Amino acid sequence: MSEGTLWQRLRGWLTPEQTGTAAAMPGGTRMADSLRHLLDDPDIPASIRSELAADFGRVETMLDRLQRGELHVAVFGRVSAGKSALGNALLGREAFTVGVLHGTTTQAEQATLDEAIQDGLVLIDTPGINELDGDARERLAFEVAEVSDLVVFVADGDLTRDELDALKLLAATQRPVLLALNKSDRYSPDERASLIAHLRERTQGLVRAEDVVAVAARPSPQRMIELGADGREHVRDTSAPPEVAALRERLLGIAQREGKTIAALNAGLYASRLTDQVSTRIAESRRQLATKVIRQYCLAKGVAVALNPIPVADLLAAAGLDAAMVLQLSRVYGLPLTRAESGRLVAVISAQLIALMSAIWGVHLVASALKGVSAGLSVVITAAAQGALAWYATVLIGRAAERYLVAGKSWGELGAKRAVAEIVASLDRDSILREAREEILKRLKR
Ligand SMILES: Nc1nc2c(ncn2[C@@H]2O[C@H](COP(=O)(O)OP(=O)(O)O)[C@@H](O)[C@H]2O)c(=O)[nH]1
Ligand SMILES: [Mg+2]
Repeated sequence: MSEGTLWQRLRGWLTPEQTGTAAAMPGGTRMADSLRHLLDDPDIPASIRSELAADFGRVETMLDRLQRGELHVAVFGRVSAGKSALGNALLGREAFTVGVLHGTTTQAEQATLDEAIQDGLVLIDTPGINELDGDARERLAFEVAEVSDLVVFVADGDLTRDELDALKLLAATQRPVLLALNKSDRYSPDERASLIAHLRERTQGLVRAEDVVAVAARPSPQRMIELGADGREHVRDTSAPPEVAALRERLLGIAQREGKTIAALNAGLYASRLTDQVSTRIAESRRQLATKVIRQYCLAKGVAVALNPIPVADLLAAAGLDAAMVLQLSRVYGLPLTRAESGRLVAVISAQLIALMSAIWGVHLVASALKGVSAGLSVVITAAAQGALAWYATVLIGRAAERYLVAGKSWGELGAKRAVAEIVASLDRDSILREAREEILKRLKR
């Protein structure tokens, strides 16, 4: 069978369109759908989209790849192991320059990955690894793994420590890794067999035994001595064809066994990491925005109370501003409440706070609001202390409402009482009061 048809068959297995039904290509189709969904999700704010633009771009590329059904295979290994030659042999054409030491580059940043495509097989040629230091090697390995569905590790003899380390890194990325013992034309059949056995043993747990194969990407020309018609001996160099059939068979084997899902799996792993990242960013930015909103209301309420002092117990009852804050928070969290709902939520939280306040705080709270305030209390300072209490109450209400919203408008199994108590316990009351007092005083003095 020619190379073309082999890879076309492979492509057939990998392309959902060609198999026609979702059942024949369950992993790929479902994955393509979910990638599409992630890319088109209207709930992802534009700011986060642009922040993660590069990652979204990658998902887009992966989706394209899934739909085109390409298999991306990277060759990785030491300089001069024959990676470029092997890439060419697999592609069936001279796509990469052989004998060129890409690997003299010592900076991974400068190292480029070459790509060539033939009938749905995308080969990725990489610079050699032995000129790179450990960190750069690691970066390169991850970079390579990221863009490939499977990796062919090319060696031309027993593995060095560095090679084995690199192989471990690649295997850890969950891509199938094959080990090709190249230049096998340099070994006798016995040597070859024992070297393969030795390599299988050394890479146990990293590479499947049957995926360790001998190849000759570009066998040395064979020197033939011929007897010419003139009766003299002539030396003739005959180039031997590459021997990569065993490797190609393993690639196809893997593609057949799991190939339909390799690309989907890799895309899926990436997409799920991106999804996690997106939701973390969304949560972070919401939290930041919520903190800003709460602070604005704290300041407004703190200053209002300081200017117009009211009894401590009434602070919590002055709920108009708090309800407006909760309304705004509900929008930040994408779960808009009605005015009535946010009023009710503030009432529930306040009731819990009042219960807590009379049970454990009492006079103590007033004492700590006044802490640091020396004798000869000025009117301004007592007013600021009252304002600080209002501020503190607003922080508690804001944080409690936030928790309720983050949980999808729910207090959870343990209920409002427990949730509010936990919020109270988690916040450093004295530092909030101190900050509040300072901020309010700053404004009162103006
Ligand atoms: N004897 C022999 N030499 C090979 C074979 N494959 C590659 N080479 C030689 O190894 C050298 C390095 O090959 P290249 O593909 O450039 O290695 P790379 O640095 O890993 O990309 C070249 O001189 C090739 O001709 C092989 O199967 N047998
Ligand atoms: Mg090369």
